[in-house]
Amino acid sequence: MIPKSHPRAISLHIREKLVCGFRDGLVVEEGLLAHGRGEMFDYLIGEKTTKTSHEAIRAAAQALVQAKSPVISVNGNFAALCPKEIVELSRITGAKIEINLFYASEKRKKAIASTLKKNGAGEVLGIESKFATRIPKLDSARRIVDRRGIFSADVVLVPLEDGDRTIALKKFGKDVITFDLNPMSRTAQAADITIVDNVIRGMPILIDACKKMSGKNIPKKKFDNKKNLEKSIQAIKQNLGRMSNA
Ligand code: PTJ
Repeated sequence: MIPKSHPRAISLHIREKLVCGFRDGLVVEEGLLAHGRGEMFDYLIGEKTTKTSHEAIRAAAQALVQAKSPVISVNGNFAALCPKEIVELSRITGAKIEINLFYASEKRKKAIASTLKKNGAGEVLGIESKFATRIPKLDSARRIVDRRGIFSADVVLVPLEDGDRTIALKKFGKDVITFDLNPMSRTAQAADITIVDNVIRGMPILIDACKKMSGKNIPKKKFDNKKNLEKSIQAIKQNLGRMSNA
């Protein structure tokens, strides 16, 4: 339906993934709105992986490959946009996959798990109530986590967050990596490593970086998330400046 020649074809195709995810019961209505919020920031960063985001991806890859118990936290939007990439990243880094939803529902968890399994996932955590436990200092449904997963992880990848959980995970001693197109969001500001990029573009780059780093004992470089975020905000400012001078 979307002509290849359409100037916004890529963006429209990404939107279709979300709409299909919604129809298949993976994505919640609010997830469609969250995607629109992301699209707006993607436009502002120039719809490309910036040099600054590449730096964050390198730091994230190193944290993931060097982690003892990494976990990839999956919500509805992430599952609809990147099911294959989630499985691939888990395979390369040994990270567990855990479903953790803000708008929690058993039906949606099952639909997400089934999509991940269709894409090659082995075990998917966050589904069996006998392993459920709580993250302290968090009131949303996201406080319920899997004892074998997020609860005992050292590094957690939490893309497309809504903010409260990143702060709670930090207080609970976890290293948090996130993908967030909005460099000013609470999640972006609270995480240890924020990749200001669309998960659609950033995940394959993150996978590649993990492949290159795995098995190598590369000394850890200090990563300054605040500085990296400032550079992303500067990039937005420059883009706006360029547009307003045109
Ligand atoms: O599936 P659930 O129930 O866990 O719900 C998930 C949503 C996404 C609905 C929930 O976490 C939510 O409401 O999120 P927010 O508060 O809208 O935050 C989502 C953040 O992700 C915003 O800062 C968006 O800019 C950003 N974002 C949206 N789409 C993308 C994105 N970041 C990277 N890649 C995207 N494709």
